Amino acid sequence: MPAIGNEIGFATLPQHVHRKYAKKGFDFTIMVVGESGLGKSTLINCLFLADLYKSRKMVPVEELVERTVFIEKKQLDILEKGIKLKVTIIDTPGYGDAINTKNSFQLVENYIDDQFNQYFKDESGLNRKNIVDNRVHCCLYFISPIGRGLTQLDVQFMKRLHQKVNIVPIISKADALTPNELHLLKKKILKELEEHNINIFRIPECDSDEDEEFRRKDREIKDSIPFAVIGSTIQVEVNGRKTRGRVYPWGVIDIQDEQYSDFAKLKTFLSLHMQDLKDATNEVLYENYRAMFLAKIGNDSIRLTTKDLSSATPTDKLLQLKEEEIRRMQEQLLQMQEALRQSSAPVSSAQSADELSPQSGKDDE
Ligand SMILES: Nc1nc2c(ncn2[C@@H]2O[C@H](COP(=O)(O)OP(=O)(O)OP(=O)(O)O)[C@@H](O)[C@H]2O)c(=O)[nH]1
Ligand SMILES: [Mg+2]
Repeated sequence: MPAIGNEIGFATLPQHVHRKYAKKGFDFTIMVVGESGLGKSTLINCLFLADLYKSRKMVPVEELVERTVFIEKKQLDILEKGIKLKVTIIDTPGYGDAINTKNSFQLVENYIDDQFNQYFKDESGLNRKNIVDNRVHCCLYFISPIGRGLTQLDVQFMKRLHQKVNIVPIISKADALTPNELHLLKKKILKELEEHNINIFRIPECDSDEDEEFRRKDREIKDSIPFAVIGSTIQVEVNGRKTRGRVYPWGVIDIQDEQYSDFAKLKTFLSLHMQDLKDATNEVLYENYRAMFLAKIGNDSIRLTTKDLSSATPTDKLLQLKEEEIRRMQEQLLQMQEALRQSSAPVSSAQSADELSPQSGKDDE
């Protein structure tokens, strides 16, 4: 049984996955989103944050995880079996009432866009080798166990964000349902996601050289989605072992017990597929964003060129012409950078990951 909370289980990974990250180190950004009170902060606390709360001495349990009121960003450095893992955790306020729903949507979307923007600027700048990748690689989206599938809010939100971030659906508070109810709810959610054309993160097929154990684990994980988890901020003792758990009048549940909770599977999913989540962010979601951004710049400049200048004052005319010139120059610069990017791509992909310096390979990972 590993130490609780601050370990995500690299030690249990197959050797080849472990080796891949051993030299380079690894950074990863994860976000939690969903209605207020569904247990987002609690789950984050279970996955990563136990020791971030150490400084809060003798706080009552209920204060360990308070209601989130704004976007909270925390960074955690984990050293596990020789691998340096830097996790950035983005905890968002849940949408609890109709008034703040729109604000919460906007807040989260703006955050994701801002990270894309920053990355785009950095990529277009001179210091391309040292870009820090703060893009959100994974969004755990929380769904209520007591509804009858997805709410309108869930659908609206996921539709708005599925092309910007990898969505991983989570049914929270799985202790509220029987195994059969959970099974039916999972099926219903998957059906509804399909009906609404919402793209959730798809785990790629295993490589042909993966061993049987890896394939089995991967299959199990795929079949568990949406992950139905139980979270807790308290430690309990189960069969003489200390673990995180929930205490009920009829007994105690260990949140890692796979009979009741997919928490352990979620952890394995994260450790096995962090790189896939990063790849999908870089190669699909960010590329979409970039293409749209470049198209927008192009359209703006056409609109400006065709604008009627006859009614403008001389100063306005001069200003508009100058703006047009600046835009044209920006466009040229972007085209040059794009050409440079394409011409350098085969060289960087030919380099092995180990040859790259820890900061240089952000967009090649
Ligand atoms: N029964 C049950 N309760 C849970 C579980 N996880 C969290 N809770 C409880 O649910 C309440 C809300 O949890 P939070 O983690 O604060 O919820 P949140 O989604 O972060 O809420 P906001 O910050 O308001 O968006 C707390 O009282 C938790 O103890 C669970 O798996 N089962
Ligand atoms: Mg919270």
